[in-house]
Amino acid sequence: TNAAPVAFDNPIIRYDTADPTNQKGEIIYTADPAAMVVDDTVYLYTTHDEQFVDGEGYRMYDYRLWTSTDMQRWENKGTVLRYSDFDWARGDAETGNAYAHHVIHRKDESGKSRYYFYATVEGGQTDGEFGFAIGVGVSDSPEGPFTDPRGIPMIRLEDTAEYKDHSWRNIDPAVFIDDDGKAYLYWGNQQLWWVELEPDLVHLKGEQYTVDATGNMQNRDTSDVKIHAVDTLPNFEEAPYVSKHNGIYYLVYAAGFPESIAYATSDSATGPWRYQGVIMPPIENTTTIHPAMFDFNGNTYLAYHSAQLPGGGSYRRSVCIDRVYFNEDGSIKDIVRTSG
Ligand code: FUB
Repeated sequence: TNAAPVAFDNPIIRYDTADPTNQKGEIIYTADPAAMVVDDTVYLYTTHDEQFVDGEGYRMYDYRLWTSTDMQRWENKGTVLRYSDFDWARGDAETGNAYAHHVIHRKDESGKSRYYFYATVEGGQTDGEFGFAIGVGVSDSPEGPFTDPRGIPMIRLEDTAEYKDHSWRNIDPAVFIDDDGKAYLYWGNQQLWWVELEPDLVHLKGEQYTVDATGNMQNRDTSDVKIHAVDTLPNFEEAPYVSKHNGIYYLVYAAGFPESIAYATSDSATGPWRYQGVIMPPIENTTTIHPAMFDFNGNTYLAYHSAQLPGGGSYRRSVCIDRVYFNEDGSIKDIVRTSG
């Protein structure tokens, strides 16, 4: 087997081609990486920016899958989910609005693998108003097809009516399954939200908790949520991602705007979180950065996005990976971007 790479030819995803060296073909813009490791394979699920012409705003219709067994060659598995796979999604040909996602694997009681695709798409409100929601699709293959077992979003804007002023509050789901089997869903924009999931992984179990960037609720009505802010998450913007390394829980997230990657640590998946600082400053040419931290073959990696392909920008981004190195106390050394 090859040694783990320490430098990367970023962006690692460049072309929408079957060539696993990904060095030729038609340029593809990808963003919002979410990594799932099963056995000897890394499954990297990305969003897909289709903003090919000059203009503002996202055009995002489908989710892509790329797999690797050595972190160097990425096999293109194509589209595995579309926003339109959710009956309630309201995106259209103009925008799509298939925002960031997370995919996890778990075996059921009979030992059969199941894959859960949590996605942010627009729609799902009974009043038909604009607002992002989080849905889930389930499959027995990492490549899909994923089907929505509920036919309704897990979380939609109108569930907390007083937040209607912020139509993209419910974005960027990330699920973490703890060692005791309990699963938690984290998400949010400008505030981190989290809730425990039922063992079926498609229903919410308990109350929803939130902590915002300043540790308080900014004068909003808090009657139906619990504040779990013992410490603060400075500049929390979006894209939470929880993982565990050497017994420590890590929450990496996009901070500020343009976004940096910051992180906090905890002794538990439910916090309280201790802010630890910024590990990657904003990247030229893109306002968003969307981190995902994961282990593979004994090493830790950080996936994120830049915008450094030809024609790149805030709405034409590209997925990158670099190594993560820890200090002895568990803190993360500043990430060294090895290219692109
Ligand atoms: O890609 C659309 C949105 O931009 C994601 O949901 C956010 O995390 C940001 O990357």
